[in-house]
Amino acid sequence: MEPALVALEAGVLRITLNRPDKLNAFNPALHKGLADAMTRAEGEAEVRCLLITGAGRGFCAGQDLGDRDMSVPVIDLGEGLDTRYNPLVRRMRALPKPIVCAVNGVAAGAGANFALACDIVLAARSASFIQAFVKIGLVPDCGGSYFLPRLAGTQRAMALAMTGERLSAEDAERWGLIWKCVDDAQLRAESEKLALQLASGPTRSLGLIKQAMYGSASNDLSTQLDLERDLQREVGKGKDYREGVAAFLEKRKPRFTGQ
Ligand code: LHQ
Repeated sequence: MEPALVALEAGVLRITLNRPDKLNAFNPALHKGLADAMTRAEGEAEVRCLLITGAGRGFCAGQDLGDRDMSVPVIDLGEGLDTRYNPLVRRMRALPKPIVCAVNGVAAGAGANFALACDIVLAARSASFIQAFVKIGLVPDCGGSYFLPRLAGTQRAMALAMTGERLSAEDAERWGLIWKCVDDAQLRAESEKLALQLASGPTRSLGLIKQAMYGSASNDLSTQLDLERDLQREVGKGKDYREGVAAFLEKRKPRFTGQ
């Protein structure tokens, strides 16, 4: 069984985490599948949006806890982060294309933070988010200590990390961790609709929107204004801007090519 199902259709690269009996926990094969999918997304112009979800009843339960060699005298968890998780998160954030995540069930540990690394997150009402690390004596990784305080504030981030309490999808929406919580039966249709909309959008513009939004976390206002100017200058030279304005003036829908 392929640990990550990957299929391109109508500009959307659909990635399904596919280890349902382990709630799609990360193992080296799943990491390899995701790394290969990222390489496709980076290299193929036909890919204009990514849509990530999980097979079965869970989204992702984080690191596969049965997969680690606990018999060694000194365990080095930093190595796995350096070689697998951190490059994945860096590539997701740097990808100049939107990544939609459809959280179909529980997202725990690195699985929760992998979801938060995506650009727009939808979740089924029955889904939940758990900073499970503390329950096994670890600290949040996969970007959690960066994303959570910025999305939810330090107090909520701290309590989630220290208690490992389960956060419902509804609260995750209320707290600003995710874009929308939708009824379970609607998750597939809603996330498909969003991904298709983005895949027919002005891809260059969407990529630069990511750069602007993520850049703002570490920039002051003056630096951010300069960044906006630079990005606007760049995107203004593209065909999609001309098409967008022409479509507006001609009172028709724009046909963006992503250039
Ligand atoms: C699992 C897992 C799992 C293996 C469920 N592994 N089998 C860590 C270390 C190294 C380097 C880098 O980073 C990290 C980061 C991390 O991600 S640490 C956090 C790791 N994840 C967890 O601690 C979560 C562990 N899982 C759970 O707490 C529960 O399974 C949750 C709350 C996610 C779901 O609970 P339930 O809905 O009650 O499902 P379940 O516990 O019955 O799980 C279903 C099956 O999936 C079960 O297998 P079985 O053969 O008994 O049916 C679990 O053993 C398996 N599974 N998570 N992470």
